[in-house]
Amino acid sequence: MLEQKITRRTFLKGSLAAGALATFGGKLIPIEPAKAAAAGQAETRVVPTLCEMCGVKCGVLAHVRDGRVWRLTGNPRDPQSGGRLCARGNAGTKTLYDPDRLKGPMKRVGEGQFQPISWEQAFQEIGSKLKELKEQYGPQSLVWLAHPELISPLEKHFMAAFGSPNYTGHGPTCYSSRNVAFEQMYGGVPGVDYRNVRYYIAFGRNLTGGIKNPDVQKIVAAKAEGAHLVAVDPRLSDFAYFADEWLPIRPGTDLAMVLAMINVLINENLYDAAFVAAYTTGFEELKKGVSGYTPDWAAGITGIEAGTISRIARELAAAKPAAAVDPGWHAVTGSQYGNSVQAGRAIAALNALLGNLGARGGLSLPPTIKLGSPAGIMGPKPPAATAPRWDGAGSEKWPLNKDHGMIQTFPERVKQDQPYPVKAVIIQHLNPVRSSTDSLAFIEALKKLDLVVAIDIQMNDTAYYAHYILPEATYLERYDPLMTVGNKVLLRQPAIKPLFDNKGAEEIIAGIGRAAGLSEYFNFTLEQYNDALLGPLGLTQAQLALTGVAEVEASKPDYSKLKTPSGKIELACPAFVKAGSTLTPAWEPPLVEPRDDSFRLIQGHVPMHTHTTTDNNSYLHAIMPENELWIHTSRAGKLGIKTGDLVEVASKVGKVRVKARVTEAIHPEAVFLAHGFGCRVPLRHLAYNRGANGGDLIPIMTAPVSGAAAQCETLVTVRKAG
Ligand SMILES: Nc1nc2c(c(=O)[nH]1)N[C@H]1C(S)=C(S)[C@@H](COP(=O)(O)OP(=O)(O)OC[C@H]3O[C@@H](n4cnc5c(=O)[nH]c(N)nc54)[C@H](O)[C@@H]3O)O[C@H]1N2
Ligand SMILES: Nc1nc2c(c(=O)[nH]1)N[C@H]1C(S)=C(S)[C@@H](COP(=O)(O)OP(=O)(O)OC[C@H]3O[C@@H](n4cnc5c(=O)[nH]c(N)nc54)[C@H](O)[C@@H]3O)O[C@H]1N2
Ligand code: SF4
Ligand SMILES: [Mo]
Repeated sequence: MLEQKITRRTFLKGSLAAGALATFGGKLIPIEPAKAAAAGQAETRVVPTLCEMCGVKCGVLAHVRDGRVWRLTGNPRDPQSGGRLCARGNAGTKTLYDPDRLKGPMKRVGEGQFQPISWEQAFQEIGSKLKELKEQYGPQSLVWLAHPELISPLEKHFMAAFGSPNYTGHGPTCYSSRNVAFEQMYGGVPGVDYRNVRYYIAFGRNLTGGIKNPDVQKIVAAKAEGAHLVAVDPRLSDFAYFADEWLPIRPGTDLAMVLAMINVLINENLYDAAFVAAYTTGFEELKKGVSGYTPDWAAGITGIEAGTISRIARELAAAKPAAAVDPGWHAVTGSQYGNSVQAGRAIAALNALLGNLGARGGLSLPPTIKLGSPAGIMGPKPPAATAPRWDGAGSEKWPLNKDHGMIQTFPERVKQDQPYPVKAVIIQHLNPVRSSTDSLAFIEALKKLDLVVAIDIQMNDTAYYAHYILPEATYLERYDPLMTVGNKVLLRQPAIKPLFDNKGAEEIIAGIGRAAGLSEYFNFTLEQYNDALLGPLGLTQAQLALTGVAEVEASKPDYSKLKTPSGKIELACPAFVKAGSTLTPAWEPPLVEPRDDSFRLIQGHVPMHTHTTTDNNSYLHAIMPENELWIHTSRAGKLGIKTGDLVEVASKVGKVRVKARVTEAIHPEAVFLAHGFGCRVPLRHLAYNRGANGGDLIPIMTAPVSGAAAQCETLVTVRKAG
């Protein structure tokens, strides 16, 4: 594919070959890439691949001329982009051609000083250090930190082969409380049928700010057809601005509003009794549990009028089952508050009362595609790790946090050598110095380690403290393990060869693995791996590469047999009692309360940037070069702060300086800082020292039950900088 010049003729040839395959396999309907893009431009190759400007991975067409990707467009046949990319997806070429990109492996030779080395030297030195540490401290002394992406099964394979149980994702800083709530009650995390929803409420789900391109397109279409959208957010977020109603709730109190809505639905007999009887357990316990949570009670906590809470509950019920309360992602139910699991549970229960699971315009669980197993090509089955996890996830204390881990506790555990010494870390596609909490503590932990390896596409604030920086090829230069969405399988493939001395992550992982004495586990190629997955579908990677997307058979979820102990939605859920919580969702106040002289720091994402990944992308930097601290007019007035003033924001763990934006559009108790700025690495020339990093202010905290990081439980003071 890489070398092949695709003209309209080769496209057709490709689709014919794939068409023949569909006849043999009987199930496959491969999809051609957009003919229009190729037609009439014989000199242009159009490569169907997957965007990685964020984790959604929309289908993209890379237009290549003279060996250069000159344009990216949405793949019209892709189930996610439907032919359209968001601002970040469109700006992808500026990440590929960023002059500050990592151009080859590097070894640290001093504070902020790196020397280019060969891949072979890097692998050998890292491999022998790992062997030495394993010998002395055991395999559990290695932790792998990652933003789990398509490559993560191979990262986990490496850790299993090495003998360490310590693969840890970013979940606690993102979604883990929501997942714990829905996994226990629904057996999985459902999505919303945004296209067909008629009445939709987002408790802090900033749908048009924390973007998932396909969902944005669907909710925009639903609104155009008259769907009613309610945004509950202490701030006039991007979605609040777009929605029909904005309810500026007191931060950290959404749980009270949701409990009161459940109370209204039950007391006024507005719930779907037939659905509740057939598909749920524990209704009577739920009814009893919420009896005291009246709209009047919730009004006192949330600042939202009782009449509004009742009205919204009634309107929601009137639209059922095409009515949905968003399960959320990062904020209210995700990882922001001590009561996020309870909020997730309450939202799960509220949806169940609407009888919307599996209904048009309601919630749904994803279908399943039967992929093949690559186990046969991946070497012997490694013995199970003998040590417990470094962070205690899955232990008696954290029984419901099996896979999510507790990345925010890394600095404390490393410092105290608890539960055992951690000596080495490999960090892939993650920038915890800016995306976890208490940045300075994280830096201290990295400095204490014997070996820090960063696998990234660009220098970041974490890699800056690594002993070795290994540059992965960008998404436009590499293959990845394939992806499934609904009833489609999708392939990332290179549009061009790596511009510099970069490698795909699978080669990097295998290189380290072989040098660490694990050769028998790394005798396969990524193509063989993908072929093994695709086997039962009658497809190969080479065939999928022709179109990038194929439609296959997928089995629909069986809503009468959910993956919960009872097979039903567990409105009363004993698993939470075992984890030290309540049987049914119950009120818990947030962990901290701001006083007259302090604020709650709230956080969120902006449409034109992805986390800390895009601040050096010249297109996106031009749209938004830095963040500002949103502060309410009344509070700013008392502090003598005007828009544009430089202010100092201080918490118990750190201080930042940033420009103020004085506005009515935020709750007076909170200040807001968009995530993704405050880079302290001079090697990123556009991003360096622009705006502030919220992670510098957030103390290390751990929410009950889920073990999430509770990032919005941060109190700060604000003053005009002298
Ligand atoms: N453009 C863009 N899109 C992205 C991302 C990105 O970085 N950039 N990241 C992706 C990822 S990984 C994620 S997790 C999602 C995140 O998407 P969302 O979960 O929608 O989260 P955030 O953008 O973090 O927005 C959080 C919102 O919660 C509000 N909030 C804070 N406290 C409270 C509260 O107590 N109550 C209520 N009701 N609201 C509150 C904030 O004001 C903010 O508007 O976005 C994804 N999409
Ligand atoms: N203060 C604060 N902290 C937050 C948030 C917040 O709103 N405020 N949001 C939280 C949320 S929801 C999330 S999901 C996390 C995200 O946090 P992280 O998972 O750490 O994500 P990023 O900050 O984008 O860092 C990802 C790193 O991956 C690199 N990268 C990008 N593409 C590739 C690639 O193809 N290969 C490799 N190897 N590397 C790549 C980028 O260069 C970057 O250095 O942050 C969380 N932390
Ligand atoms: S949502 Fe935007 S950045 Fe994310 S994969 Fe899709 S187009 Fe790319
Ligand atoms: Mo996230």
